[in-house]
Amino acid sequence: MDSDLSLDFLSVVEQAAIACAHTMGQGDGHAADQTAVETMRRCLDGVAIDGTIVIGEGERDEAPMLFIGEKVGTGGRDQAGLPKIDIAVDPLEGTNLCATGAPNAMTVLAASDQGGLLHAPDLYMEKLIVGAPAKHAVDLDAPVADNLAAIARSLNRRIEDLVVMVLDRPRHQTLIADIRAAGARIRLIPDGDVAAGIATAVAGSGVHAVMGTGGAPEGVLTAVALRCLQGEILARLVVKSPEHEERCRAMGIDDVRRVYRSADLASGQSLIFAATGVTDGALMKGVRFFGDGVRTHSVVMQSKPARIRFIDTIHIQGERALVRF
Ligand code: VTB
Repeated sequence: MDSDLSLDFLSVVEQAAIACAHTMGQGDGHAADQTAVETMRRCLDGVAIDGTIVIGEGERDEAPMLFIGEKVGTGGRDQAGLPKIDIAVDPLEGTNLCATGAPNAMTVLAASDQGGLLHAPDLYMEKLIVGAPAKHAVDLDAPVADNLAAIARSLNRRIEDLVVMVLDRPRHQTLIADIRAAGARIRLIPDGDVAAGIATAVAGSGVHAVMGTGGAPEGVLTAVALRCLQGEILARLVVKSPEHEERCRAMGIDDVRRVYRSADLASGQSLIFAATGVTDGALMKGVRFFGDGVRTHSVVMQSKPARIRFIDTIHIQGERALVRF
């Protein structure tokens, strides 16, 4: 995949973020998401790819746009010779965060050469996410205290110095108790484990691990970012019923108990991850409107060559826009 596509994908996530940022704090997550989806869909159609959505808003019959299998890009209009690209989107990661104006809502798109992203069903996924230093030291099935000790060792600090991000859900009661008992610090988050996962792989973010159960599609998106950042996600689908198993098989997954690593969830040779902050977050500022213009803050990562770019864009929309540092 041509890494020049990074800039096209950047524009897609920027435009989606600007569109849904207008809805921030309106209390309507559905409307916020809808706006992001429509904008992303429209912008993707201008990108010169023969793209296929592999992770999106749902199955064809439940999502009118950005559904799994949908063709996107100018290749959808039968242009020959365009690169075949698989696309995973979370048009608005953290709809409730946007609806309430809470931190860490963002628009997200990940892309790979064809076949390079796991077609994850919309189930839960157990996750253990760490940055590069701890990537070979942790084990999804090890006791929480052992993993924390291993992470602390690899970061050359004490367990008491670590910060673990956990989605604030009743299902995490035991996990939270175990982390507390081991002595680590916790940041409970209302939503958004993609942003949290990325933060673990960025030194200085103040986040050393993410533990717990979140969405499987979000796990694949996180894996793309972690491939670029050299971090690691260990993950396993939460399959609790024959119906869940059936959904896995329909997506081509036979071993439903498999423990995945980043390179299994995002196996592509060439990967791109793009996200724009909608509300202020750990790594990106949210969208700011200033009358004749808009300012967005994004991250664009690519695996080949490995490049991480933080991009601060001023979108001038009028003749009197005042550009400042
Ligand atoms: C998870 C998490 C996401 O929503 O999917 C969560 O991965 C939904 O969890 O980052 P619940 O079903 O427990 O509410 C997010 O937090 C936001 O999309």
